[in-house]
Amino acid sequence: MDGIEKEIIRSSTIPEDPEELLGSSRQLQTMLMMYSCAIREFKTKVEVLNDELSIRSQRNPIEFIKSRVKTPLSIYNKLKRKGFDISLDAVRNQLFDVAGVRIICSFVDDIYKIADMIVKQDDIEVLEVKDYIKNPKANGYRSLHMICQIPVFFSDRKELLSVEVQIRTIAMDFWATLEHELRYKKDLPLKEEIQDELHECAEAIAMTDHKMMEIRDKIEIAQTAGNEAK
Ligand code: 0O2
Repeated sequence: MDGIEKEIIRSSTIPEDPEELLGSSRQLQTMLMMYSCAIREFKTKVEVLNDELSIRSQRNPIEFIKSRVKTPLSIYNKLKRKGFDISLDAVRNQLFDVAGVRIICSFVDDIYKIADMIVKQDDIEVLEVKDYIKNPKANGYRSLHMICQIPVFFSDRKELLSVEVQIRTIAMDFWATLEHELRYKKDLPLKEEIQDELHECAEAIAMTDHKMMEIRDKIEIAQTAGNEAK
């Protein structure tokens, strides 16, 4: 064990050089491993819900699921930005998005069905919900965010770990992904004209999402009528 590693383990403090974080801190590595297990547990639960709902409604409410564990550099930057201690305790107690799961649904009402089912799981505690669909952000961003706490069982202990869950439609994800890319690539404050254009796109996408639900309902009604006529 080299000097830096001993120091990190002794003080439980992330070193100033973020590049060294993962390689030098076994405790940080362990913590990130635990968050990646939390993601796996959470994804399995959501996949089970998707399978159950798909039998009931004859279609998959979830298109796909993405997940990520925050990188040490991103953890470090967020701790700095928020003015928290640069320590593993602060990662654990102050950051709730080290583990992130993004659930991409077909339709807007699927988002709420999945969210309701998550809330009803008795081993998941929902710590916070932010509904950016009912209350979109000023730039037009839409998504349902939940901070969930999930138990993960290791060989000698149970850990309660938080997972940030973002649930959105394919259309909302399309907008958020491109907006994220454009915003970060430019790394500049966006001009008002560009902000307005992005906002317009978000509104058009929201209208399309609702139109697609209406079309789905019409098709389902027509199918039911067709089946009854047989
Ligand atoms: P990344 O790279 O996706 O992880 P906080 O989490 O405390 O910093 P806040 O505002 O309390 O910030 O959290 P909020 O609003 O729940 O948003 C957290 C995450 O939602 C972001 O994570 C993004 O993934 C997504 N998000 C929020 N607002 C926007 C937006 O306007 N556009 C896009 N494209 N995504 C958004 P990170 O850490 O910023 O990024």
